[in-house]
Amino acid sequence: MYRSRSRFTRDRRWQIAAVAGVAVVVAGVGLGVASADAAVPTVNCPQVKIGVAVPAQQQADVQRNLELLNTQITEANARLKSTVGQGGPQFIQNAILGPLKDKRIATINRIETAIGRNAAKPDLNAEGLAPCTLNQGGGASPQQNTAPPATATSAPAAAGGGDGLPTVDCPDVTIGVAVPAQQQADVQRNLELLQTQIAEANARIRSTVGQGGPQFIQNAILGPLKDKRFATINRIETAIGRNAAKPDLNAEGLAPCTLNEAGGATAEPTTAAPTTAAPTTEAPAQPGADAPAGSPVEVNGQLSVCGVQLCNEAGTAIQLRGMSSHGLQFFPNCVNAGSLSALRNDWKADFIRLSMYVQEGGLETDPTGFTNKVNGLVDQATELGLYVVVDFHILTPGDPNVNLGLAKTFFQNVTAKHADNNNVIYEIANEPNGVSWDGIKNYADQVIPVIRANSPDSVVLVGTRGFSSLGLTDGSDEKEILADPVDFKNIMYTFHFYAASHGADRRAVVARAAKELPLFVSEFGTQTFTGDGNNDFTSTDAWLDLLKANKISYGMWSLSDGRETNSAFKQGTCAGTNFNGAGVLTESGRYIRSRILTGVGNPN
Ligand code: IDC
Repeated sequence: MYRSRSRFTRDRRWQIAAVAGVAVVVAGVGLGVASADAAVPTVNCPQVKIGVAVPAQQQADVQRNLELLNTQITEANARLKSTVGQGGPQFIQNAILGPLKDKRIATINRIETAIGRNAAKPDLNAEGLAPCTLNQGGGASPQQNTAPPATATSAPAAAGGGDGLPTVDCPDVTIGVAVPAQQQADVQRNLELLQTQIAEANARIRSTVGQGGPQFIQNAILGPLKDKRFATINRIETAIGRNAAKPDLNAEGLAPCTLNEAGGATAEPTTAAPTTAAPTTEAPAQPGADAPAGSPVEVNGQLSVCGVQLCNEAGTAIQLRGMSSHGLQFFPNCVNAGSLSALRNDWKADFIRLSMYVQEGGLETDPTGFTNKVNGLVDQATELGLYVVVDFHILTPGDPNVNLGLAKTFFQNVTAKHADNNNVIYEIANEPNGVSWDGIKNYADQVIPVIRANSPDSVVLVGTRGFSSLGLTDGSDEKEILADPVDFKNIMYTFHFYAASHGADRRAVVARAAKELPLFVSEFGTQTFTGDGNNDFTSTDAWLDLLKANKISYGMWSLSDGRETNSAFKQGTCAGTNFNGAGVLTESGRYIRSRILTGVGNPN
């Protein structure tokens, strides 16, 4: 977050400089000619940081690609200049920023591949770092740092002379960022722990010689070692993140160790004291306490379930109002720093629900890529001080048990990354359907412990039978849940409605159920359950009034710019950079922005 704040300050300075420049020129040569140049925007691209040591053999290649990132920036700026006035409103996005992003992805990927030839292939977050924004006011673009990256020292030769037993060979965890003074001790402890883990694994190899089948070492030693390393590296990231920008140390890539079949001394990981960042004047922060002043997370802190209500850290019952994304795979450009900032600052929303479809081209097609995407978006929302609902969006098939394995891995990864966050809510199954409450509960009983292992205090949302209708769609109701509730703390049950399909009879059940069960409306629509057709704002008003009276949180489907009436943004909005104001919104978008802003009544 500090990084983005300073970027903002820098942008403002460029703008002011550019405006001042115009004023001088206007005074000197009169209106017209010179002002055009001052108004030409420039690109603003995030820094690509290589947080790992680069093997000597790959230094030149990596260096070349870093320099290429600057060439691409220069070329884009030249094109912005030479095409002033060309094309429609989307011209810059389609003809300049889009291709620039593609080039940057390819370049960053080449850097990863190069390093991966002689070391563990790092994840440099190409997806997150490729997109550039526009400095509307012009000015110099921030340049990519091309200082030669740190060289990897070659691993010490295996000492040999041992007992001939295999030893583990783990990649070095390099902390490429400065560690805040307050976190030095914690980071150091964790670095040492990495060594202890290796020593323990080697000891276990020695003490178990001859045990188990061919997979014994993998299953009983290397597997658990990987999990431990993953958690330790994550703890280092989290520690640094408490007082500085949270780094990505590539836990996924650096956790796995291989086997030195020939044995010998294991390459010792670096435990040299990490470099210290200039001390900040801020007191050591609580996790999440660095949320921007006045933001929902800064104001409310860690949530919990108190009776049937959602409570803030002070124990006061609150209602969160927000938006659900559409499928992240369907509208990849609609949830980003710009739209989240509009949600937070222009709509005064409290949360974003990240709808991670499992099927239909979602998570199952690229678990690593989509998990990284979700993790990145959680970080962006966190920087803004928004709460985030991480929605495991099952729909077809409707039995969540079908996706149990994927769910466990997904939540393990996301909670590991955000173990110390106080702003993440986990929704374990969007809309179970064609499955009994028993089946849903069975799934919940297996997934919730995975979440709680890393994130013991998080609020967890459990989908209900019949497309999260509390069972109503299947002719049942809330009583089946009351008879057999999910037996964990801080659980809420989801209820979804689509206002043009679901009316007074369902509202009566929700009013009744709300007295006995903690409910969370993680998704609703102003139209029919198809997500399309005319909006029914009269019914929606009645629903939202009921939710307000009972302090039930809600998120509207959806933060997208498609053709369906559920899309809050007008078509084409997500290709651009402006998400603020009513002008970019559809009828349902204007309605919900107004309801979120005021908590009450009527569109516009
Ligand atoms: C709809 C989308 C639509 C998509 C369909 C299937 O609006 O574009 O083709 O899903 O993926 C839900 C679901 C939600 C639905 C939404 C509207 O949670 O995924 O989105 N809806 O039909 N439950 C009730 C309605």
